Amino acid sequence: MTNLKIIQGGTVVTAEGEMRADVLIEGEKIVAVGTDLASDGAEVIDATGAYVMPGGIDPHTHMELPFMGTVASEDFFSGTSAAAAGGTTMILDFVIPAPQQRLMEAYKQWREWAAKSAADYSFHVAVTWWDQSVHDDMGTLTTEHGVNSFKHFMAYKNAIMCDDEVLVNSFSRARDLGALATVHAENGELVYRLQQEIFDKGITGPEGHPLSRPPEVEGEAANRAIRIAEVLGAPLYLVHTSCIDALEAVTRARLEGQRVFAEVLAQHLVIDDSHYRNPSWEHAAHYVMSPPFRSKEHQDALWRGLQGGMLQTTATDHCCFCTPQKAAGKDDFRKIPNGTGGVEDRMSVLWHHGVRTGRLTPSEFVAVTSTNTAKIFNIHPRKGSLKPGADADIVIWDPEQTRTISKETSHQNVDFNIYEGMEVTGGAATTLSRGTVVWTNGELRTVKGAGKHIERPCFPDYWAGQSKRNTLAEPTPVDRG
Ligand code: URQ
Ligand code: ZN
Ligand code: ZN
Repeated sequence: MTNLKIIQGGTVVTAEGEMRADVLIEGEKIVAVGTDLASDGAEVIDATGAYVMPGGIDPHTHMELPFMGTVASEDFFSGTSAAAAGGTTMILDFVIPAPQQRLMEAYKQWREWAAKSAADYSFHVAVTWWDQSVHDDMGTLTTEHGVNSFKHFMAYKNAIMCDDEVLVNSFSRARDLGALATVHAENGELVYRLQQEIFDKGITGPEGHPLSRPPEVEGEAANRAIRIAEVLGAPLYLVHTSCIDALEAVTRARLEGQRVFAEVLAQHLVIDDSHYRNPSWEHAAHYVMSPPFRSKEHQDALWRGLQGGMLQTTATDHCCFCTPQKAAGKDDFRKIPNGTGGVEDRMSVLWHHGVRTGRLTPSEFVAVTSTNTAKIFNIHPRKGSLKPGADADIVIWDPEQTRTISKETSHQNVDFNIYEGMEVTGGAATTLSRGTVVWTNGELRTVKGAGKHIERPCFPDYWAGQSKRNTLAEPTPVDRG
């Protein structure tokens, strides 16, 4: 065996449980997990006192996204490097075609941008308009490019917003392809009207942003998307579930047996809406993202949703805009580019506020930061596991590593950190991407272009069938003789 590494002395933690074991790696793959492994000639990586876990998977990022007249400041190399520093070894990013742009053309563009990635990546493709070419390109993307998820923005009117006609057409097509429809659930028409009303009242600062996107606006869209998916028998995934109103819609559907999955952002679990009233315009503007940060009762409910299994995945929606970019909305909050960072801090924030508080066990932490995403998007056990044959995407996790999160020590390419000053315990001591150490002892060793595009196969037929409404028996015509 060549290029052998053995991670020795640690406690292996997977979504299934934890045990004292070593991990043997050959090349890019895990070959064995256990004790007393034959490891002659292997490079030893000491994990004594640490946890050995599947690398984090972030199902929601936007590296170098062109959006609201500018381009997100984090690119695929710096973003995947920052992710590795935080223990995340794969991102799922988004191809977002302009309306009337062929999906295949946009997909090729994003593949070019992502080629610089330092770790593995995959793409959801957004459906932002509809005609026969969109229908056809969705087929090509699933059969030839390993895309098994299609995103729909119900917000962002006059830009990338989908109306119900697009949702119905696209959800149906995704269902028939064995692909997963995902949604950004905010009612874009209501947002547009509330933005106008608030601006006309003379509220032009960032404090206007959350006022134009109250929880009801997210709850309506979440419920509408869920009901459309239910009637069509299409599985559904809600991104960045941020409030009680949306969580209630998800919970009702799941308790009815509908195949609905939901994601929560690490930042929505621990940051509240008080930042929007900060005296500093710049500070407040850095928290402008959609859905907005909410008041504390929503965070408590989201934690309960995560603990109770109604929310299955955690993400960051990493979409960075520096202060000069945010300043585009200096006199009009509607023009502040929406987005915040966090790809480097997700795992530490969730360990500190989740595991150290007793909300999550270490195994549940692995499930919500890695394994559940791998299962939902059909790349498990290659990703999100430590099974022999899996890619050696591994994080050696130091549960006692304490740091204070700061822009100064962050590896993200943005001039602000939404967690600034937050002290967290628990962090990545060493991160491996397909068997190569990319982060250790506080030093990044990422290589531009070392990341691979990961194809995600569609789901078998039975998968969508479970979404059908039980009451929709096969309809038959009345025989009127
Ligand atoms: O809506 C999204 O997910 C993208 C455009 C990032 N921006 C944001 O505010 N969430
Ligand atoms: Zn979104
Ligand atoms: Zn997003």
